[in-house]
Amino acid sequence: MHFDEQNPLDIVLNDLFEHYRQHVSDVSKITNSLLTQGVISSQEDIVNDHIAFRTLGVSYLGIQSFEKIFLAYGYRKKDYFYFEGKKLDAYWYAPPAPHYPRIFVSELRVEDLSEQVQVIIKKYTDPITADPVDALELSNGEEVAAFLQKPLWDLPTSEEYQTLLAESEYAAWVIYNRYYLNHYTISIHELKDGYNTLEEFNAFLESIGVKLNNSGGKIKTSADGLLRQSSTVSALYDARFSDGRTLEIAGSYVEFAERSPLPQFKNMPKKELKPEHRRDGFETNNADKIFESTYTSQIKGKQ
Ligand code: OOG
Ligand code: NI
Repeated sequence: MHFDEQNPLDIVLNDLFEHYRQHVSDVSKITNSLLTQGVISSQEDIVNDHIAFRTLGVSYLGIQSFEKIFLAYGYRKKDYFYFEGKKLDAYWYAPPAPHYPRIFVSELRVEDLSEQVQVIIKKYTDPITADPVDALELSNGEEVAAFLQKPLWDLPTSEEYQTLLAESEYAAWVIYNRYYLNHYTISIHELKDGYNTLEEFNAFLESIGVKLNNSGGKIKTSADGLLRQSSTVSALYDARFSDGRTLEIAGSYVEFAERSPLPQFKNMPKKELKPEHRRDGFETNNADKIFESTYTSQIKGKQ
């Protein structure tokens, strides 16, 4: 992606990606293998389909706060998604220009969780008595980038973390990882022949030792068959808690999306196909399984 250092959105996206790349070893592992195999000639050749964030549905936070940043940069709010079992709401946002990624933002329905878990979450979020995004100068990309890496609440104890984890893996993830980039997504259909179907790409990933999320099968397919997605499982990293204990917890992951041409464009020659000719948006049943890329059951499970 072309990077304009004057543009706040470019600054924010670039900073998010740099932190993510430093923490998620599969990002460079995949890029370097694609370079070695001659599939791409730099990271910029990878088209980023979308990025994702997780938030807590409590006063002054959640989607209504977080989205203000990207709405200010010209993103447009699109479809709503509800995940009953996981107790989540989500929206996706369309980018201001086609070379920017879509954004998927989810939110934990905190009020739907047990009293015990709500007490823990609110212990950390109650000190927040105003929307922190309202205090930002959104035209200042460096300020927003710093905000997205900065803790909004104190570190929990390891025991509190484990209580959250037992009831909601999502709650545990977001209490520790906050607004870190949850994943970026390689557009598979943009790659060269031999790598541009998910079957071929997943075979490549497994050949370099990348472990895939197999919840609902390794390839998740939308009802119309036109959006297919796979993802890695997050690596564990050592996280220190406020009681001084260290636990191995889930970080972020990498996703892969293959968007097929819409029925009316299915006979269009491949070199003429533009992003607007392909399936857009997201799919609840795919997303439901992709969330599990940070779940202990996927990280520790067999392939
Ligand atoms: C987001 C999971 C959903 C997609 O592309 O449907 C998703 C998350 O894990 O926070 O990324
Ligand atoms: Ni995704």
